Amino acid sequence: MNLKDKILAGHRVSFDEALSLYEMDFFELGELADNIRKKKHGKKTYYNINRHINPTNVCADVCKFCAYSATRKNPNQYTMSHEQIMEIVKDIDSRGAKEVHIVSAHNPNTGLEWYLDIFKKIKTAYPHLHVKALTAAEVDFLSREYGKSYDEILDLMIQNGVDSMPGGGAEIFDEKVRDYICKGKVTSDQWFEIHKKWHERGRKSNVTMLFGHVESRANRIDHMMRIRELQDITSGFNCFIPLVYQTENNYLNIKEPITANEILRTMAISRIVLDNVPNLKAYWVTSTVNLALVAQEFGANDLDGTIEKESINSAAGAKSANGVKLEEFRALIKNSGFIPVERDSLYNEI
Ligand code: V47
Repeated sequence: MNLKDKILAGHRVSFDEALSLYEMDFFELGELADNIRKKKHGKKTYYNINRHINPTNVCADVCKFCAYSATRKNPNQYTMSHEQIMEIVKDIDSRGAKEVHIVSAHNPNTGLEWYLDIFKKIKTAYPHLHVKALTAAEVDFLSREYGKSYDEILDLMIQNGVDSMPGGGAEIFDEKVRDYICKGKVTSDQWFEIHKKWHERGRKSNVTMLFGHVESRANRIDHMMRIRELQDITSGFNCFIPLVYQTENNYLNIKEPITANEILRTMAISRIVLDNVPNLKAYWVTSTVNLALVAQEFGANDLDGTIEKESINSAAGAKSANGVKLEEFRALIKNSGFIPVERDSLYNEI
């Protein structure tokens, strides 16, 4: 059976086969991914009404790709008070948000309680809001900083009201590339260990991949293969999110941004390789809204949400600082031939 027929028949692809898909005709590859998308989700494109909050940019780590953390390139340090965060949550709740997505830098000055108490405060005041918070990189940082095991931190998260974990901190799992772009932060094995433990607690999480910098196509396929392997064991990942590297204000110094063609190919290949991950998110923040809409025809079935405010990717050049209006978002999905469907954070339709 040739590779195309194998994929159409729903068989799993190997590493070498996945890599060879980069050489396939662009539209043929898109059609293969679209075929899988249609079988899983038809013409539906999911979104949710969410708000990102990034409470502090003071960071003990030094990732070369990051423009968000306070460094020489970004001298404006900030740390929000819980009162400030609760003001934001009050406002978004009054306007119908269903999820709050909280991700911080690794701030060694706040104490563990500052990180955890905010979840309890949100959950107590707004029990209906889904709290998606703390990447595996933050879990690892808190564990090291406060001498607690991963199990202890994960249990504290649950006790304090965290519902699910975002997919950040995955970057690229290949150890050599990881060492170059973010030495000293959570290792790939630790990242998977944390998510495995989280899944074993009956909880869901997402998984990202930062691409379009120094990594090779083989590194991307390796990244996907490692995800597929854990997902076979836990089924805990809701969604795969390829994050397009933003070039501004950071120390990686990549002159040539990745092309739209390469982004869409990578999306399509991830839809084919990750046969056990239900959703593929075209994160418009890093891909631009226009390309995210096209990605719907290359396997993507989720466009994240309205976001409202976002600080990590916009610091590096993404045009996402102020989110997108709900009605406009729905119209864009409709006008591109898909059906906008609001979902909750666990992918139940609303
Ligand atoms: O882990 C940092 C990335 C991530 C840059 O789980 C950059 O639903 C591009 O993980 N260019 C945080 N990306 C964001 C994240 C996320 C976003 C949306 C949804 C979900 C989810 C998770 O942002 C970091 C890092 O990989 N990032 N710098 C940059 N220059």
